[in-house]
Amino acid sequence: MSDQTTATSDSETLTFPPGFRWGVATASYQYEGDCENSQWRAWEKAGGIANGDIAGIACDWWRHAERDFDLAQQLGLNALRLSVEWSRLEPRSGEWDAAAFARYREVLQGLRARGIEPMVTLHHFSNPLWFEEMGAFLAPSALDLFTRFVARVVEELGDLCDLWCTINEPNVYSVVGYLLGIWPPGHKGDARNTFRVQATLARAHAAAYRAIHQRQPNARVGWAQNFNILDPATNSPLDRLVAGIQDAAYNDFFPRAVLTARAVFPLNLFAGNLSDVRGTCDFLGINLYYRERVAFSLRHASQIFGRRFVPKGVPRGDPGLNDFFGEVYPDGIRRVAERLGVFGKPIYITEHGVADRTDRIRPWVVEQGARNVYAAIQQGLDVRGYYHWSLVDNFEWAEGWHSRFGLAALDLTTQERTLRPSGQFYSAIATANALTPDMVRQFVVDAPPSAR
Ligand code: IFM
Repeated sequence: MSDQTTATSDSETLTFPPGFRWGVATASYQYEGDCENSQWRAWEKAGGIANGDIAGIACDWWRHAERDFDLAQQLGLNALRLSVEWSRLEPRSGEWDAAAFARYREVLQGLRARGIEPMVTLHHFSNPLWFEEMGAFLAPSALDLFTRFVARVVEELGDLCDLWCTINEPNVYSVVGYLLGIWPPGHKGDARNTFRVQATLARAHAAAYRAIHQRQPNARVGWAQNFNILDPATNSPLDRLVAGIQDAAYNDFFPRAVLTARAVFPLNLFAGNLSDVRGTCDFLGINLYYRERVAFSLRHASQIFGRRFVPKGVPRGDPGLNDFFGEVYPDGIRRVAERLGVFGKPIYITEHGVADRTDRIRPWVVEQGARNVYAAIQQGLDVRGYYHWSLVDNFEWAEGWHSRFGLAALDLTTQERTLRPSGQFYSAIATANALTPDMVRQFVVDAPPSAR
């Protein structure tokens, strides 16, 4: 049996604070289509995606995002997280695309006209090719170039958005691209550069924070941190030690840099001076999907002597996904929110969801997500919003179109959307600003047996 708990009682109606944000999270490369100048497009052409998939026109947002904004409005959502595509806005270094800025103005106006508040992410894994070719965040001029881009975006779009997410999942970007090597730039086992990239991203975040506030003093600026709950396999001191070290390296580097301007050993050897990073956030974004267990193992020196695994019988997404799609673990939302309470800042759950083509466990994930958010709020934590990943099936990076995260299914041939039951359920919660026992009875028919 899983030890996942229901954070609240099943027979109670959970009513959320007035104005709570119910949203969905999206990203440019995964939704817009035809991002020809991104390093991900080059990675696709080089055969880097499962089954040779390509993003293609993706969810066709560059032409028709408004179709999905209508859907979000019909679902009763009042928030949507999207990213702007650097490779479109600055296709060559220092050259800005006026038509692309105009399209993003239309997109943001379209959201506002529907009563949906945008949260704009400035970097969501995708780089312009010219930036990638110069070494991306390892290039000496990376900070200046990223800050120049951010400043330009705020000058062009700042009247339509004041809620900014600087960087999406800096730990995922650096680990998957520089340690696992399955995302661009495809470095394998490059621990030194993994941490250097993450440290540069921390400085890039801080520089972006300042550039935004200079232009928009009332802006709310944060970043979205991916948290992978890493619990020790047993209570033994060695399992706890290696789980703690892996947690510090993966989950904690960025938050600690923002809170204290320090990195723990051995990350401090690569991180350089972090003094500018301290205090640079107005909110914290939590992206939470999975849990893994960590056991001490002499055979896993490259993973700091910690062997990670997912126990049998716990809730999982679709079969056949890469190993880092771990135990689906909504309780992590409350645990991470508690952990970040020390910042005293507003919290947004900037992503939570599951790859589940048949909607087998997504209703349960939606339910448990809401319960955990509610429990965190009841504990006095300032959780202001929840953005489900994602509105419709989207291009899932190295997994391509195999994994399906949408509240609505996407037919790639016709671009037709079909709302899944979990989408109806999420809509009921957002519309009522509450989770009721009736909704649970109606929609959560097939909770994973191991989780009840
Ligand atoms: O699709 C991704 C997203 O780009 C970043 N966070 C995790 C999602 C699901 O894997």
